[in-house]
Amino acid sequence: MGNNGYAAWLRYDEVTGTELAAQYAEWTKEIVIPSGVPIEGVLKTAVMELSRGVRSLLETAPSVTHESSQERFIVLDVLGGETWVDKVMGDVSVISDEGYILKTVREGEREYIVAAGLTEKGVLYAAFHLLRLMQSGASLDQLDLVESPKYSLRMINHWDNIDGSVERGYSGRSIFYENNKVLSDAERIRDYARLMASVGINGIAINNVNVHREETFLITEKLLPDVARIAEVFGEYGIKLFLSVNYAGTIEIGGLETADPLDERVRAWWKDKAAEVYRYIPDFGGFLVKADSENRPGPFTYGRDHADGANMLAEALEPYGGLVLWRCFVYNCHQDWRDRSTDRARAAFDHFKPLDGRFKDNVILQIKNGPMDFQVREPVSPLFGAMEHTNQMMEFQIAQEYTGQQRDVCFLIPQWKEVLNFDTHVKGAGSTVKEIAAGQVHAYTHSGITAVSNIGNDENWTGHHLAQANLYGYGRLVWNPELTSEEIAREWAAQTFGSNEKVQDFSVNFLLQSWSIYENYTAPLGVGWMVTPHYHYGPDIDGYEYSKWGTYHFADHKGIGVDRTIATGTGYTGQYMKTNAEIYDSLDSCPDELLLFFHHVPYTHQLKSGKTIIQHIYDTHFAGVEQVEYWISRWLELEGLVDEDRFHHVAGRMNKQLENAKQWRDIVNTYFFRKSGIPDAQNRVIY
Ligand code: GCV
Repeated sequence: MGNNGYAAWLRYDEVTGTELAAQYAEWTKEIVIPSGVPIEGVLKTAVMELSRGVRSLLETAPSVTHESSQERFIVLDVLGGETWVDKVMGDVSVISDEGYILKTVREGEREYIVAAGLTEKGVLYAAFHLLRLMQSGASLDQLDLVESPKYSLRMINHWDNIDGSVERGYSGRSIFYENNKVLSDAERIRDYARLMASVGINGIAINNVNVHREETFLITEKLLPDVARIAEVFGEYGIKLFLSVNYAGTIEIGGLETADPLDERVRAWWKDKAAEVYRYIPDFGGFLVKADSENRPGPFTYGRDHADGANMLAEALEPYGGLVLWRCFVYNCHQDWRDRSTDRARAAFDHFKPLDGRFKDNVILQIKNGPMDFQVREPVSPLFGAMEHTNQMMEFQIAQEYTGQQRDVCFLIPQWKEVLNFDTHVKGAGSTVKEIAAGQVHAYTHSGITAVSNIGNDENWTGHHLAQANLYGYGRLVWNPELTSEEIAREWAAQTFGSNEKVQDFSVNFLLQSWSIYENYTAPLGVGWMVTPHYHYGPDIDGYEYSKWGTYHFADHKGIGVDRTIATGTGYTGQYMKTNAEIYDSLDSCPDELLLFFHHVPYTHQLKSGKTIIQHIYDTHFAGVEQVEYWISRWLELEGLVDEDRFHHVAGRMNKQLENAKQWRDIVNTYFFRKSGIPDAQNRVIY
């Protein structure tokens, strides 16, 4: 297996020579599909993937047959029919639609592992699970598990443009497009689909939510045949394709002068469009829409609201079972920085909450995890669960736009887990985001989780080898949010770097600390931003301070932070349910890490940690750099234990991270020393 990172976590390095390998070899001589079950579609993919994995792990090719001839074998089956496996398994009501069962069965002379689901997709996920076990050195002798995904929609959003660029892409160019054309090479797309299916992803939107002129044609006969080719490849892996659409399609390409959602001609155009799309792609997932956001068109132009806009598209997709994923990232991006009354954090709730109950059933509101924009630290958006009668889903960002851009390591699973575990209290204690996004708190008809992709055409997909952990971890987390960050990191490290304990321990421990390290040397205590404008990497403390984007820290010589309280601030805290509103509203109870998001305080204000704000800023920024230095030295100890290619690549990236951390440390510390005039209690170097 090459070491350029292309195989990611599906390396299947040879395991021959060990006792376990002998055990695996026994089990995998034969893959049985009960007679009467046709080996086609996603089931065929499952068989192919399992065979391929076994061939690579054990250097032997399993035979694929309808009748077993061995005493030990693996049987793949779609349950719910009349096969002998159905009879053995009995009641399968514990398995969900896309879930599966893995069970070692002993029956007289013969023993077999049942890898089965109620759907072909379930079988594919079961096959990948078996391979994961073999890659991680687990025994197959006593399997007895039932797996069900927590979320029915487990999606990825690409911000790929048809010219081949990727908005906020940090790992090369698009794998789908170049030069205003869809690429003809299906191999890379198939390899991507494999990676995604192996962690349970079942829906992918393949173009940027900012739909420019050329991408608008993706839903026309000019490009639909090409899109259909991608959909076909995805389909082999049980993944539905979605497209971002231009809300003003009727004007841009439809020959109408309006995109008014209540205009009959506009509605008819979208109905025809939907019919056309489904002619090319029968299992098309639906439309993803960014409307009235960051200068994109939307229903506001016509005096209509977002329910009108979303429902118009939903009506068109409804006959085919298609969905509208309607984004809630709607705010005023032309704010006057002098205006202290407008608060960008309030925007999504203010726009959408009053529309509760007005959206059609096949609309899902797609809400970013925080009220601002994927910062290293933000509170959870108060819109989650605030709409009882409107489907909602979560949007995370795997691409590290504000969290190191895949040059710095920032393992985001712990952050996402905090978000999912946040208790909104919308229906009393226990109304966590995790349950809301699963449609368990309110009875949503559709729900789930999506995230902005971090891949591109770099050999290793994600730029930094270690950034693959976020992609892998995202999939695993949205399958099962109860997995711990450590479990996910360990699984990933074992499959990516092999069984060496030192390497695994490095990967797990560094990954687990990396979010906190990144937070240490960047914007403090939830205040956010302070980044180079537009580019969003590296420090520029006042870069956005006097801009139109609504992202301010309000630092002066006395203090810093945004007053979002009810009594004296923007009132944002009042968007939360009472329990949370009270916690955030009070200086005493507001958690340290979010203090500057909710309050404007003097530099001498004492945190719960016992430190003043200014000393916290100095200490964390010095600590962040030291932590990066420490982890570089730990990585260097792995020379010879990790293949040379990846060893040098990671070392190079970590050195870049160190430069970035130092730049942040020195600029942040100097800025606040000059503003406040308060020296560092430890008298370290500040410029
Ligand atoms: C796709 C942020 C990013 C934009 C992105 C936008 C969005 O503002 O910087 O690049 O646009 O979010 O999520 O729509």
